[in-house]
Amino acid sequence: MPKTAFVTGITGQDGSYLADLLLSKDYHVFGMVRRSSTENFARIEHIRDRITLIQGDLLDASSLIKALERAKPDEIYNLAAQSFVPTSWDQPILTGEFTALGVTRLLEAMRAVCPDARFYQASSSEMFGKVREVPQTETTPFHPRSPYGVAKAYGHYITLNARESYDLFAVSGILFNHESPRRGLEFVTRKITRAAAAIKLGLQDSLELGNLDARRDWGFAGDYVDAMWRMLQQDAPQDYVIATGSTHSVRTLVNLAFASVDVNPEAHVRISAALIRPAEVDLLVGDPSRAKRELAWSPNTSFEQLVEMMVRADYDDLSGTHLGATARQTRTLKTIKSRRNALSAK
Ligand code: NAP
Ligand code: G4F
Repeated sequence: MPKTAFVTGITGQDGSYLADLLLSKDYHVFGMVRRSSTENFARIEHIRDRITLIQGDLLDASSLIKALERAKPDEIYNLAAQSFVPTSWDQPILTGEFTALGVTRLLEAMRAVCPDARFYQASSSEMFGKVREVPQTETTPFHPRSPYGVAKAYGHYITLNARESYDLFAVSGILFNHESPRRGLEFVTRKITRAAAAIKLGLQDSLELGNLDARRDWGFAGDYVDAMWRMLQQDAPQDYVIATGSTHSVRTLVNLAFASVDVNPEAHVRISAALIRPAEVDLLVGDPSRAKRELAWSPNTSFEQLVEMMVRADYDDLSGTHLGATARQTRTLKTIKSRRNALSAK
């Protein structure tokens, strides 16, 4: 009998990779999407006819109850969140509503509608913040450094509390940074790989960045969604750190990405004080030993392979080799502008 999964955040990077994985395992996939005046389905366009989308919002508890009543899931993956750290200083209350209280709303809906389902919460290495030990493990204390990190710590503990209070199968994956060609353009990896490709193609001249000394444990999103699924297949609920165990600076990432297209970064990269954060997470590196031991999970993609994959995808997208969604939008806008100019010249 095929299983049914309910995924919040299905339009995001991880949601789209997780949906790909679940479909490959013959799941019936329900994805929750927010109502928007323009559709935002680029990352799930290729599987649009194989999944069922239900409108709902983490802010609206009644929509979560109705969505779960309709989907009747065996597994719930809560990937939806306000996930961009700098925005969390500008919109701390909204971030708390989505990223923290949204978890409680979904857990309460699960308790009311399908208490026997299994629940995955997308916890984050941002909770470690000003790190208390290196590398970070499942038992390292939290010291978050942004409203986002604080909200994630709430989501983490409310999930643990639901497990301990109501005996729910509710677990958190503490995932370190994971990236892909589907990563949002504002995150540092994608900002850099896209700029390297655009500069190589003569479409952009410079790249403004913030703190080049920050270090992250970067992995590939496609590998990490497999760990989420494995966590829900265990006999007993348990939280896991998911990481590569290696750390690199933003500066190293810049050098690698630019070298892959044979461009000198020093001629193009500028530091902007506006991109320095009010409080920084200087160093993240995770210890995935528990996941290796108990989930038989390990990352398949190296940092070098990841950067190469992302630069290549951005280069192909921008050069039109495999015309991607972002390039198509840019070209459509250019066509509209040139038609408008031609009309006003008449
Ligand atoms: P993402 O690309 O930013 O996707 C976020 C998703 O959440 C989008 O589908 C978005 O929908 C949805 N969403 C936001 N607010 C919502 C709301 N109020 N109601 C319903 N849906 C809402 O994030 P990601 O990189 O895939 O990350 C997935 C999850 O893992 C997030 O919770 C993130 O915080 C967490 N995480 C990510 C990483 C990482 O390195 N990627 C590491 C650790 C933890 P729209 O398309 O409508 O905006
Ligand atoms: O790519 P980032 O914006 O990711 P960050 O803040 O580590 O958060 C991501 O990973 C978390 C897991 O640890 C997730 F929970 C979260 O949802 C998100 O996916 O920034 C990485 C580093 C930071 O130290 C930042 O200061 O890059 C530095 N950085 C330097 N210049 C920059 C820039 N970050 C961005 N976004 N843009 C810059 O121009």
